[in-house]
Amino acid sequence: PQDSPAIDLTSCDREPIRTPGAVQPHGFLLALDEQLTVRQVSANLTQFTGMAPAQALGRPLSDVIGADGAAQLAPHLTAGGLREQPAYLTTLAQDGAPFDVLAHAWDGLLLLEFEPAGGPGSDLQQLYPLVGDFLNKISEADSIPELSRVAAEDIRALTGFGRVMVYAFDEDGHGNVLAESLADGYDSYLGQRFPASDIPRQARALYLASRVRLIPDAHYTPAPLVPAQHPLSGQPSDLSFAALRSVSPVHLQYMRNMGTLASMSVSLVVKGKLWGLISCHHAQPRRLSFHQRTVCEQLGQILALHIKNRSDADELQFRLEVRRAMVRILGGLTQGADFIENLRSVLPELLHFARAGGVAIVIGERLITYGDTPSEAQIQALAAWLNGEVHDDVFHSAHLAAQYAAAADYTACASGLLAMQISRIHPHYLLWFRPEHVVQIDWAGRPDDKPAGPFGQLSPRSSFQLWRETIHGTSEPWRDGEVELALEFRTALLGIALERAEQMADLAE
Ligand code: BLA
Repeated sequence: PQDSPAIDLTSCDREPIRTPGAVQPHGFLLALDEQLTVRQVSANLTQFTGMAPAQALGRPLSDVIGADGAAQLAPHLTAGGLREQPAYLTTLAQDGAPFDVLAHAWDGLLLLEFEPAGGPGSDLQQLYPLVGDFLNKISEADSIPELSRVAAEDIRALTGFGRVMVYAFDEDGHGNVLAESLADGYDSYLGQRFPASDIPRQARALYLASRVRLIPDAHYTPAPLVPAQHPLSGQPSDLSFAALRSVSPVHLQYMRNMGTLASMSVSLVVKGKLWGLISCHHAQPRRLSFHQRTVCEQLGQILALHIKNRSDADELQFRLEVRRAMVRILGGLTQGADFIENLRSVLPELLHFARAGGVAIVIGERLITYGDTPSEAQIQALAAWLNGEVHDDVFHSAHLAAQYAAAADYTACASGLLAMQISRIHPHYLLWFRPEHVVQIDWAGRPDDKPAGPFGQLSPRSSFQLWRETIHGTSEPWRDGEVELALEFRTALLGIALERAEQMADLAE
């Protein structure tokens, strides 16, 4: 008997999403060489034009879309005039039915995509005022969730999708839903977390370059490219930037499992990184015009810009406050003669500086504590561990027990530690303790529910029911700004200590 195949955890990362060999069938594709000869088509050309792929291949564009249409497009179709992102050229009537024509140059070919035009909400004159409205509203929002909420609402108004979410990636790649706008009958995912494995690495890389994607119908049958390979290179055809790019079947399964038959996502790029996505769902198939998608892409860019400004300003403000606290402490230290007694006099400020629950100063046998700390013996043992195992000027952990097992005995007051050696020679420390901060994570479905598919590949989870995870033993995280300022603080502190020592030596002479 055959063993069942082992689950391959990297199979998602290997989905060839740039080269699916097919397009989504709500439009058709023509790939031209520089002479505007048709070199590759999508097989559904027949449904739209009545012409079989074999009839079109090797023929001039005008033979496929008519002389008038070809004459309208030709001025735009120079490799120098097109970019890698699809541009709207015009709307052409083909046997009476209008098509939006998109074009981009990629991989030595000119790719033309034809999408049936029209439909509600695709008129530019209706779209412009919405953008103006959005700009006004978003300028008044003053937090990232609020900015996101404005964007979610306006994108839903603009697109008619049933659910629009803004979600942000954390440092582990998980997505957290910050804002949401819902039509009646759609369940909420607000505040929930989607595991990083929902969107594999190569997809994130692609979404950085190509910023909007529409899947009108998760039940579609892909229209294969004819010929299957790139007509010039013989390699798989790269559809990275094609609006009609057929998407991974794994992801289509994911959508169906979620009850989402149509989706659009817009990349939020902040400082060159994929910060998050605006994700739109609809329970029934749903199409959007190129213009609607473009407006959504622009709203996404505006939102990303506001997010960047807001987070820069927040970070600046935060650092300013920490710095102020630091300056107050340093001011207090230059008063009396005894350095340690001076530190004792600024204990409340020290606590405040690191948003800690307890502080300890360890000078050999001498120990000063303030606030909520472990016992003296525990602190001395911790200092000995730091002296033996840790060689950073400033050490920080938001999950101390993971590195130092004895800390499991006092997670309530000291799940987190910021430790600073305050002498260049002696194991003297300033320690800040942060209490346990129990975290509840509401996952949109168990993240480990990933059944093996028939070929051992990973497949999407089947349930998106809320699953709550509770994490103990960790503190609020230490922010980069806090750790950096702690290093600065240490330099200043050592400077003061040195000056004191010299003064003492002078007095002794
Ligand atoms: C892609 N997965 C995606 C995309 C989203 C999600 C938004 C991008 C698709 C698009 O832009 O249209 C997941 N959808 C979500 C998340 C939310 C949402 C997180 O609405 C939250 C609000 N997926 C799996 C597993 C695999 C997998 C196990 O669950 C791998 C085997 C793969 N997801 C997968 C692949 C893509 C994807 C391959 C790329 C699809 C493509 O662009 O071709």
